[in-house]
Amino acid sequence: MSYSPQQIRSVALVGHAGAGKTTLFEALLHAGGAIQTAGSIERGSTVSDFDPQEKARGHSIGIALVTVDRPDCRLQLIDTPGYAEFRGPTLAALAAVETCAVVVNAAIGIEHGTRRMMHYARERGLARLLVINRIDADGADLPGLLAALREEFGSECLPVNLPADDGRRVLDCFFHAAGATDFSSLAAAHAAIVDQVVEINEKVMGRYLDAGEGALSREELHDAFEQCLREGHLVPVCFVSARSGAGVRELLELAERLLPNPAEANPPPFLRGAEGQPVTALPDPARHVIADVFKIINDPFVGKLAVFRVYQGTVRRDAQLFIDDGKKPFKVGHLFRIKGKDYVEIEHAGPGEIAAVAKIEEIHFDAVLHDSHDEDTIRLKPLSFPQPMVGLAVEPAHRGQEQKLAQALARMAEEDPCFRIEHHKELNEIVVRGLSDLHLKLMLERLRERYGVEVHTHPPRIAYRETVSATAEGHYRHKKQTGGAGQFGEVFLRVEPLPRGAGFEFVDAVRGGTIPHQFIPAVEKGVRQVLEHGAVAGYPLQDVRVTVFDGKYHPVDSKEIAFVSAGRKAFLDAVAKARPLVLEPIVDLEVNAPEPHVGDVTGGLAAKRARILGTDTLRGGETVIRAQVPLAELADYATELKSMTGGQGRYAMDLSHYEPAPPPVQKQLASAWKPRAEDD
Ligand SMILES: Nc1nc2c(ncn2[C@@H]2O[C@H](COP(=O)(O)OP(=O)(O)O)[C@@H](O)[C@H]2O)c(=O)[nH]1
Ligand SMILES: [Mg+2]
Repeated sequence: MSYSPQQIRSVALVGHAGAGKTTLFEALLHAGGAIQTAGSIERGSTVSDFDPQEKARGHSIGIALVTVDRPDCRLQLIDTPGYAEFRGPTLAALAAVETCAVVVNAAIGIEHGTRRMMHYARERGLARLLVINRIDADGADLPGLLAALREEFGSECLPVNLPADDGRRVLDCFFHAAGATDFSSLAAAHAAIVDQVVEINEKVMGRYLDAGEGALSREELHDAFEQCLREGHLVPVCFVSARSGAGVRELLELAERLLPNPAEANPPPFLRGAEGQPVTALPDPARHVIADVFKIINDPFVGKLAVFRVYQGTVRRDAQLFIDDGKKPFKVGHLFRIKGKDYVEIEHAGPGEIAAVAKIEEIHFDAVLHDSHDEDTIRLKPLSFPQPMVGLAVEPAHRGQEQKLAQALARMAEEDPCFRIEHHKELNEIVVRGLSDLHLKLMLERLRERYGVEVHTHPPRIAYRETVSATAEGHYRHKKQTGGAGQFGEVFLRVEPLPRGAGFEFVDAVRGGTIPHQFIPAVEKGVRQVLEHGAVAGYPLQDVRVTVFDGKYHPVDSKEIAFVSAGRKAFLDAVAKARPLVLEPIVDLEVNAPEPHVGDVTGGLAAKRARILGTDTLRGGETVIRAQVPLAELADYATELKSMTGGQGRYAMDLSHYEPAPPPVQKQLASAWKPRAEDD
């Protein structure tokens, strides 16, 4: 079956955990004929939650995709996890759809996840649909919930259908004006939504006011409806019970008749070139290909899969496509459509369609695939994601698994934009960062179950540095006589402090060949060993100039190794006299918090040796507090900020510079250090 772009609808089911998204996804597949029987969360038999971790926990962790093919329309549905920790893949998937269906649990009402997803969908310019689920539940106050939604998200939230027969079915109120419903009147609901829709277009509005609804053609009404969705002038509300099936078929019909096709949505924000000129992708199958990779899946059987949404042109099997900069083409060997955990091979994917290519290592999340040399630097405007702030240092529990660990973590980071890996070479430490403790816990569980790598964890170490604060000279004479040939080398050098951030300079000022030219690199090598491993507390040394100015050699016994050793020890000797210091990292911190919490936040920061740089008030009553803070003081800041602001604060940080650590910290770090045993 082949569908034109006008026949495609792409919808993401989003909202708070437990709202019933996965159950609704299942019910929609069943009603649309994509599966024979609907599975359930309780039995662990849904199409969406197929992963062993999801089955064990009874909730979604990753996103799931399925296509429902109807006679006149192809519906691409994406189920997403509700928990905030898994928001990375959810927000990434929003790039692939025209409509965000925010599912609300009628038994509970508006939740944090409802608010966040309404916000993100609006920010992305997506059409929004509110789906009130669990209308079968006893004691659900549906009129009250509808009023609360309109209060919170605006009077543009208007029902397109209403429950009837005690929630056993729903009646359309956009196309119909009469019928008996459980609450409100169908006629009033009909009038309200038609009034709202015609209001968007002056011409349509004029004719509606003059001659009434009958004067408007179906097309006119439809076009006005699409414009309303694009401009956020209408948020349709519909009612369902994913469990009983009430309203599910109606939701499918609604998708087919009223939700936007790719040509009716706001255009995706593609940018071209360094200046970021907007590019309009047109859903025309005959044009050049522009597609956006919104998900990477590392499948144990198929390998790396890049899932993309086509915005323009047609991707065909065996075609050549470029990634991002148009330099390296790859061949589309196999093209797949995704069906839950299964992949179905297809020949082509046109505008609006979601498809995947396998085993192309170079493709990354957010890559733009295209087939035109001129569109060399086309990209999607970067999407905003929450910052992963909670960190854990990890090391393999079994020796020899270092490489396996690094590879597995890299794979996992590809799949989740909010899971990051930092390699701290100098600390010989790998730090994983995620959105919460639970997020990291699940990722490490996956690491064990999927990749067979077990890890030990501990809080990440702080990347301190060392430096000197005075000029001093050092000397060492390396002499060894062991039986046959001896070792001899002698070095005099000077260390001087350099400005912060200057790094390292090595100067050869030896005159008269007291150290022959060929041994100077050996001296530098010895000095660099100390730079790497530290001289007072085991951290890398920086911002020093080392000048070698004199030495001695022996025509027979002088060897490279002798000068490496002499260089190292002369340098250690000089550093010890040059008033060494431990430096600590200072970060630029930005905290966003609602106005009433600003005092607590700044007070809390003041107790952390912070320098407050300023505060800015944003629209919407939020304040940004900018400060410079020693990183060591922020070890548990996520938890602290959460409790201080009732979960409404967030922060981001970036390394600013290094400064001397307070004397007690200097002392403690130096006394905790055990220098490595020397080899000579
Ligand atoms: N009574 C009732 N229960 C539902 C309905 N939809 C989902 N549930 C139950 O609510 C729980 C959470 O559902 P799930 O689909 O996993 O929610 P999700 O986190 O939004 O994906 C499960 O136990 C479902 O069986 C519904 O329409 N009515
Ligand atoms: Mg779910």
